[in-house]
Amino acid sequence: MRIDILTLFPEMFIQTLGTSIIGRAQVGNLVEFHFWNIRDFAKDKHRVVDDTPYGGGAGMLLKPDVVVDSIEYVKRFNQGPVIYFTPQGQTFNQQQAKILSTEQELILLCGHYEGLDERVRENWVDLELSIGDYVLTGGELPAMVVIDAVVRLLPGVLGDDQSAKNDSFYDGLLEHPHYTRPANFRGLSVPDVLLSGHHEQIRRWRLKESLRRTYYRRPDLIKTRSLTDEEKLLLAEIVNECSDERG
Ligand code: 4FL
Repeated sequence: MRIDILTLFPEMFIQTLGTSIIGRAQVGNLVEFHFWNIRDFAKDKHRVVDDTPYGGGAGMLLKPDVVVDSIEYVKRFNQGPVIYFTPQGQTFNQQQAKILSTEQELILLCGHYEGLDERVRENWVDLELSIGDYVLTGGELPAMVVIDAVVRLLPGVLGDDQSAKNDSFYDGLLEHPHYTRPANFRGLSVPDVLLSGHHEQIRRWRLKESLRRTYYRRPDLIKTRSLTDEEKLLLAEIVNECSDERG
């Protein structure tokens, strides 16, 4: 996958994307990043990239001529969709990450100031994404969040045992609790079933605890997900159990 990133702060990305799994994906040529400083497309000797809004008021906007020149320049090398990060966009989620991971190329546009001239948004942006209902200082962190979520889904990026397929084993549910050695840590024990070696009982326990977590913490996820007969049975047990056991 080729990802071109248009930003006023390319230096923000280098450390983050060079580290750990995404860094390894770059070294293994599974993904390549190309950074473009929007300021390099400024027209004047002071390299101004922003201007005041028509109609008055606080805040600055990115100048449309500068941003569009930067987009058009990058489109010579990258024919993928132009994605702009804004709290007004569709909320990014795992489903969106899976869809984007099937693209060969992406162009990510990171805004600053109050945002983008509406004409740029309407005519040069293909997709607007939000990573949640809060205001940041710019689109760089959202871009890195989306890159991380998308690149880890590319074939070969994760090892076999951390494979993204494991994410979808209990797709749409929260993770069950995890434990590692020692079995007794400061007097705190590990659930017996996990030490039992009974693979079927362990599978069932994990599924049930995933359902319990999801039921108490994210009931919205249970409502939108269809349940298997086994899951319905386990959920009925959970609802019957006293709620001081909630995960
Ligand atoms: C973008 C916040 C996407 C959440 C300020 C500029 C933002 C954001 N998701 N805040 N861009």
